[in-house]
Amino acid sequence: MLYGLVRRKSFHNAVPLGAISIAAYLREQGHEVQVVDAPAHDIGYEEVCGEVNRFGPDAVGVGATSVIWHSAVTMSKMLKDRFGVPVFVGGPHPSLYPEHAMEAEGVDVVVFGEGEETTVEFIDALIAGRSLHQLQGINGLAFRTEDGRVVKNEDRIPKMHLDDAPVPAYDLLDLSKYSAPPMRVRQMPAVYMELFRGCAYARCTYCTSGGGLKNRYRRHSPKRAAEKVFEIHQRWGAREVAFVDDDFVVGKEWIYDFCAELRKLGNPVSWTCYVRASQVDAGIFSSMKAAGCHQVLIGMEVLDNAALVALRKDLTIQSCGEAVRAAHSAGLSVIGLFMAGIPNTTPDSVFETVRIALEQEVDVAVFSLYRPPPGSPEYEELGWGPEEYIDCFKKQKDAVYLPQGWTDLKQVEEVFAQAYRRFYLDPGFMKRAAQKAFSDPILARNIAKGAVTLADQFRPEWMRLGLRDRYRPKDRLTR
Ligand code: B12
Ligand code: SF4
Repeated sequence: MLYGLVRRKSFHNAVPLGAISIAAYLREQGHEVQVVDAPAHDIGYEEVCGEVNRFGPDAVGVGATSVIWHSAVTMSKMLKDRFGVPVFVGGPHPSLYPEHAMEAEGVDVVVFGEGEETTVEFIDALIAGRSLHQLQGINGLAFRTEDGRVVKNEDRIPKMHLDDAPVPAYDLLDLSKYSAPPMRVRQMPAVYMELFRGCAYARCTYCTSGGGLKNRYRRHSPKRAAEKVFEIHQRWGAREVAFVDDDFVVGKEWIYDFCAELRKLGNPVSWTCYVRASQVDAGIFSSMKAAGCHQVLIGMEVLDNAALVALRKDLTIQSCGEAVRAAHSAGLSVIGLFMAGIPNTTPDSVFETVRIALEQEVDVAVFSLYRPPPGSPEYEELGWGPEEYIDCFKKQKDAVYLPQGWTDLKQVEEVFAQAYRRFYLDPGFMKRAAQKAFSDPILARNIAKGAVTLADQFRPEWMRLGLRDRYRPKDRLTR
């Protein structure tokens, strides 16, 4: 079996956690698995087919987020045509839109939601002789009946305790090809890792983790979590971990215990994670720092109390400020995550956000443009469906939603670009960054790498387009 995993190349190659989690689980159940990560190897459709041919699988899975759905469809069709084996798809996009995913030519089956148990049941069913049209009763699966009707089985409620899940199959990847975002890495090799499933809060109006991708929240026990971190360090040499979990600190007990377990194991890696400002304090941060954490990412979105209420963030300007101060007092740096063009905000809310973030001395600010998720009132208002949602991610720097009171989408884009400029070209920020870089060579390197990434924000639009078109290879699965 082989995964042709397609995803869009980012400024770094991220470990395809979804595919290697499923691969590890399948392997544990006695199946032979291979993973092909096209973006990491910078290969196109033909080369992926070459890899598939070498392995000679009995079935092929393709993973996809929304932004790369169309490449995933092209890939699936090619694999189906060339090899004639069952082709199944999974990942965030098919999970949000199982029926839409079933419309794609070349796709036999959709695995929606968490994929481990569903994929194993599906493969076992094929081995047991069931046809692709008789997959009733396998929860988390959509398929086509003999007469072409699409059937979406019930949602799957995973039984597996995360402690019992195998460590993802990092060994099926060439770890030298991967990293985490430059500003999150102090040591190499750096990998992504997951310790939780779902988000404990799951209420924010703009986020699919609170809506369509609502996985059942659960987590590893602190001891097993630390052991797994240790294992990826020992077996594969990882020295840095970027935890992908939506909300790493839920309740004090777990985080204190986890940090204590990591310390017992000699702090095998340096690490970073996402936290919610309302869940943290100086004590928690000190414990995390003592266990190897060097940075936290905090989603603050917009520093405007009324807008935060509308987003159901359960945050205020004050709680965000307190979290940033607590992190700094423990010696952690802070990446602030913000958005431009959110409903119930004005351009001034964004500029005020930048001003407050600078005042709070947030170390790195990442801005994104608001994209209404399925189920939100704005998604309904725009009359969107799956294709519009896919499209909105393809236009990275184009605004797609016009909040009331803004003149036009161009204004949203301009405010977004200005937010970056105001933050990074602020003399106080530049002075602080220079001072920190002077005393910390790793940080200096990261700032340089981050600046290259950010350079795009400071380049005129015509130049960005020109460069993109000239250097984008035509048959790559990346863009
Ligand atoms: C780490 C991360 C990144 C990393 C790496 C992404 C990667 N590995 O490709 C980086 C920073 C590069 C990134 C970039 C982007 N990301 Co991102 N990212 C995440 C994050 C935080 C964790 C992903 C992860 O590894 N999870 C752990 C694994 C185990 O879970 P999983 O991938 O969902 O896999 C399970 C199932 O989906 C399924 N499955 C997965 N793959 C497959 C394959 C097969 C064959 C099968 C059968 C099943 C299956 O089974 C898995 C195990 O149960 C998620 C949020 C989240 N908490 O999941 C967002 C998330 C995936 N990202 C998202 C977005 C929007 C983006 C960007 C578009 C952001 C941007 N504007 O640029 C880009 C697009 C990147 C791309 N090429 O697709 C959205 C995707 C929404 C969507 N509809 O597609 C998410 C869900 C965040 C959100 N809540 O909105 N991201
Ligand atoms: S934004 Fe974060 S806290 Fe809010 S629902 Fe999404 S993952 Fe959970």
